[in-house]
Amino acid sequence: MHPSRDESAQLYDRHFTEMMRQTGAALRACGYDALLLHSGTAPTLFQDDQTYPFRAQAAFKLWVPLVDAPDCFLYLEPGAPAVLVFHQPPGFWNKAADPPEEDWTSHFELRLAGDRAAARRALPASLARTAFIGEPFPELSGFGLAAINPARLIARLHFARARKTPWQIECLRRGSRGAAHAHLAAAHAFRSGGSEFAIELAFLAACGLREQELPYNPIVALNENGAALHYQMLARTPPAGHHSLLIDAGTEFSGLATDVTRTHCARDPDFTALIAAMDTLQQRLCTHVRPGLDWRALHLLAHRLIAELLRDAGIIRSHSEEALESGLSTVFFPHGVGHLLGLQVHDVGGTMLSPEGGEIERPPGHPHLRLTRVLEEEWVVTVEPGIYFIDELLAAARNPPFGRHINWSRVEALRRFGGIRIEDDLVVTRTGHENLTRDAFRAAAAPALSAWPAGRGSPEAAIPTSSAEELVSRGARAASSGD
Ligand SMILES: [Mn+2]
Repeated sequence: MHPSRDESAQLYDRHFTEMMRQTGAALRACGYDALLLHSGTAPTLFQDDQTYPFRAQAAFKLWVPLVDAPDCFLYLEPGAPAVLVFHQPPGFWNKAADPPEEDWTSHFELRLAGDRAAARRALPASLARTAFIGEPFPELSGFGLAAINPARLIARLHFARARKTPWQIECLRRGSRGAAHAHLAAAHAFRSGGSEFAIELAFLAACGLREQELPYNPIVALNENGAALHYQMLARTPPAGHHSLLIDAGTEFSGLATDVTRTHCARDPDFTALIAAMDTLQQRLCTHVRPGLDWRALHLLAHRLIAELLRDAGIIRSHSEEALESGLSTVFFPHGVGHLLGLQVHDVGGTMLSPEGGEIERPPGHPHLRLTRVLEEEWVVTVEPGIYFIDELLAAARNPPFGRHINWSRVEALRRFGGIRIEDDLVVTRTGHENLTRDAFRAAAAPALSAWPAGRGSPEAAIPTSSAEELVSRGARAASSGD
């Protein structure tokens, strides 16, 4: 149909067709004929004429890589032309955005609207069999819609979002390259003695994005600040000494989020060795990622391996299984081993049982795990084990039953480093996975300051397996051969 279209446009063509097929099936199952999506608005501050940064909502970004255009509508009816109502407000205070002209626009009838009344007129006269998804706004009650944010339809669409199309995966590949490049720049700013703020500026400059265009506010934590899991302070002055940097920062490409964490050490050989051990552990976890893997098993395996690492490093005195059973490993690793990634950094549907809803329970004692489903081909997940020295959790652990299993002088010596997290983004392939993050770091120029040892990160490399890992592997193989 479009012989001259380049590869990326062809990927988008297939993406559009597949989204229309999926959406059509979901609409039929819920008794609607069409879907109306709104990109969203930038909310106004209280008693002010300023707005918060605009972020396009995910259900809208699923269809079009249009992330900076508030108040746009998509009308999607299987078998009928798709309509994009593009908001172009009149007035001389702002420069109105130009209507998009990229290849993807050929799938839509483009209509311009200066306000919501005009937008309504640009839509079909009757919306009596159309469901709306988006943040409701006052004029919406006059649109004559069948339903606003119907839960059953949203559940079906969320469940399906785990699987990415080849176009989305290509966007993530490109986003990953930007993230790797920006992480190298941030590491350089750390080695140069920069403040948290300066390190973030280096990251932004290198990936060419403003903060509101990132999928989440970066976590840039020097020294003990790495122990705050979602640290957001961005100190403007450098600390007295640079011990460590934990940076969790991702890019967005055409609406798809990457989520990448690296930990660096200034010079301490002990903590450097601990980072290297965590890197090996993370790569070992990655080798298990393939269709059929029960994510809960990977999470529990992460706890066993982390308990082994803590014991080998002289931080705890318990055996691996004992530390997992008692909950001791959660003192040092309190979050989940990873999550679905896509249009949102913590993508939706991670614990859904079926397209109709329902919930796959988290393992008891692990309330923060965001993914409990069994992996399928073309899903995208993060793998992000970590250990932290968190005052609040350590204070509670001084009491029985944990107190005597922790080497407190060792903990005291390591507290100034905050913590370690290593996070990559992986696409599940038919036989295993593609590690978008490691591939991107390898492709980026590898400067001398690189903290990523050459040769690491190859899933094909011979990595010793323990009996616990063997169990996870076998489970995954059995499940994947079952379908
Ligand atoms: Mn993450």
